Amino acid sequence: MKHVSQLKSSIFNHGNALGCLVLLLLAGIATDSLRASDNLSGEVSPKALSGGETTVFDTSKNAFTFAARNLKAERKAQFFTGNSFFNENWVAAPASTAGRDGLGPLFIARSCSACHFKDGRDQAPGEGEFARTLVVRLSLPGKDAKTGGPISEPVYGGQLQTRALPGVKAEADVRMHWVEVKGQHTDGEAYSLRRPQYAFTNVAYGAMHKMMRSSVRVAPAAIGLGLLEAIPVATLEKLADAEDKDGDGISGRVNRVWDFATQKQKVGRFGWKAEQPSVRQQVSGAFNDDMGLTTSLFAQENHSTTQAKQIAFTSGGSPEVSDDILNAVVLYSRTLAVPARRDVDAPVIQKGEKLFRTIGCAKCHIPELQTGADTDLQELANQTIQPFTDLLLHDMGEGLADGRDVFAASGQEWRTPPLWGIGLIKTVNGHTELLHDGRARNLAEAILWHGGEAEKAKEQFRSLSKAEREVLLSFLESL
Ligand code: HEC
Ligand code: HEC
Ligand SMILES: [Ca+2]
Ligand SMILES: [Ca+2]
Ligand SMILES: [Ca+2]
Repeated sequence: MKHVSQLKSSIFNHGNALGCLVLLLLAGIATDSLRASDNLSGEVSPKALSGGETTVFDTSKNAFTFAARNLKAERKAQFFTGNSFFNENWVAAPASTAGRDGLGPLFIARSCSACHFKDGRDQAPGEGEFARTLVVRLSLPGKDAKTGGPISEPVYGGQLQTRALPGVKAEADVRMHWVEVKGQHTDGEAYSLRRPQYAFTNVAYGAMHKMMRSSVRVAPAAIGLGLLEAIPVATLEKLADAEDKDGDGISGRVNRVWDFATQKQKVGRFGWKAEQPSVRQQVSGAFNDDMGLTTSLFAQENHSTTQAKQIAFTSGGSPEVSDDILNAVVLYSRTLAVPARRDVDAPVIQKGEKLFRTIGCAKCHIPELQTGADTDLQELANQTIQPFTDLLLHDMGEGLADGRDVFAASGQEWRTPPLWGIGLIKTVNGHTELLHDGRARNLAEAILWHGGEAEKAKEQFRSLSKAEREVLLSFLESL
C-alpha cells in the first residue's frame, strides 16, 4: 500500500483533475480520521498502481507524457532532453540546427511525436485516404541467413517510406480501403467490423517483387516500456506454453530475435510481433526506418543500393543522431510513466474484472507481473506492475493474419499488447482505434476480432448479455 506522503508530491506536480479529486479526498480523510479509525486514510489500492512506484496520477490529455514518478532527480535533465528530441521536427541537412539535421532522404515522419502524439497511439487512414504516418513493413518469404529475421525486399527494403526530401522520389503511396464485415452477438444484437485493404500507387523505384509480403502497423503508446523490458526472461518462459501442455487451447511463445548490439539472438519484447529485443534497438530502428536518421547502432541510411543511384542528398553527420541524443531519447522512452487506474474499487469495475478473468482474457492479458532486479535503472527494478500482457506470441486466427512472419512469429501470430492506459487513449489521442492496424473502432470491435487461441474467449464475450458486455468494457476503460 502506498501512503499519502509518498503520493502527495506526484499529485501536486501534476495538478490535474484526478489529482485535485484525490487531494479533496485526502483533505476529507485527514479531518475524518481524527474521529474515525483511519483504516483507509490516504491509501491507494495497489491495483490502481499500474506501473508500481513509477505510476503517475493524471487523467488529462497529458496523461502519457510524464516521467516515472520515482525517477531520480539526476536523470531528469536527460529525460527532458529526450522529450524535446522526441517532439521536435528533424530537418534536412545541412542546417543551422546541426543537432537535429539529417532527416531522410527517405522517411515517413519528421518527429517521433508525429506518430506517437503526446506519447500515445496513432490512427489508421480513413476510407480512401492515403497513409501519412502508417508504417508498412516489407519482406520476401524465408529467413535471413545471419539474423533469422525477415528478408528485405531487394529494392524497397524492410519498410516503405512514403515521403522524401525535395528532389527525391518517395517510394510509394498507400491508399486505404475498408470493407465492412457484419456479425451478431448471441443475443441477436448486430455489429459490423471493418477489414483493411490497401493498395500501393506511385511506386517509384521499379516493380515490387512478385513474392513481396507487407504488413501495416499503427504506432502504439510509448508508456511503461522500461518496465516491460525489466520483466525477467525466466518469467516469460514460465508463462509460455508452446505445446499447450495444460490443454487450455492457448500456447503463448517467446519470440527470439536478433540483437544488433551483441550480434546474438535475444528474447523479443517490442513491436506488434515482439520483434525488437530492447527499447534501444526499437528507437534506433525508428530513427532509421521512420525518419531516415543514422545512429551508432544503425549507421547506414535506409535506402537500398539500387535506390542510392537515383538519390542525391547531404548527410547530417556520422552518425546523424549523436549518442548523447540517442541515449536521451532511449531513457525518455524507457521511463515514460503509466497513469494510475481509475475507480478500481467501484462494484461495476470489480464485476468487470471478474468477467475478464472468467471468460479467459487474463490468460494472455496477464494482470500482474513483477519486474526483476537486473536493470540499470533502479527506479524500474522489483516493481509490481499491472500491464495486462504476457509479451508472448499468440495465433490470433486468419482474421487478423498479415501472412508475414518475423523471426519466430508466424503470419497469424501477434504479441499480446499491454492494456494499461487503454481507457485514456480517447482523452490523449482523440480516438478509440485499436489493434495492430487500427482496424477496431472501439474496445468491443477489438475483442470481436480475436480468433485462433483467443477464439474461445471471444465466443464467451459474444455470448454475454448486453449488460455484462458493458460491465466488461467499463473495466477495460478503467485501465
Ligand atoms: C511513422 C510513424 C512512427 C514514427 C515516426 C515513430 N514510431 Fe515508434 N512505432 C511506430 C509503430 C508502427 C510501432 C510498432 C512497430 C512494430 O510493430 O514493429 C512503433 C513502436 C515503437 C516502440 C515500441 C512500443 C511497444 O509497445 O512495443 C517504441 C519504444 C517507439 N516506437 C519509439 C519511437 C521513437 C523514440 C521514435 C522517434 C525516434 C518513434 N518511435 C518514431 C510508429 C512510429
Ligand atoms: C490468446 C491470447 C489472448 C486472449 C485469450 C485475449 N487476447 Fe486480447 N489480444 C491478444 C493479442 C495477441 C492482441 C493483438 C492483436 C492484434 O493487434 O492484431 C490482443 C488485443 C486486444 C485488445 C486491443 C489492444 C490494443 O492495444 O490495440 C484488447 C482491448 C483486448 N485484446 C482485450 C481482450 C479481452 C477483453 C479478452 C477476453 C475476451 C482478450 N483480449 C483475450 C491476445 C489475447
Ligand atoms: Ca539521413
Ligand atoms: Ca524502404
Ligand atoms: Ca496452454
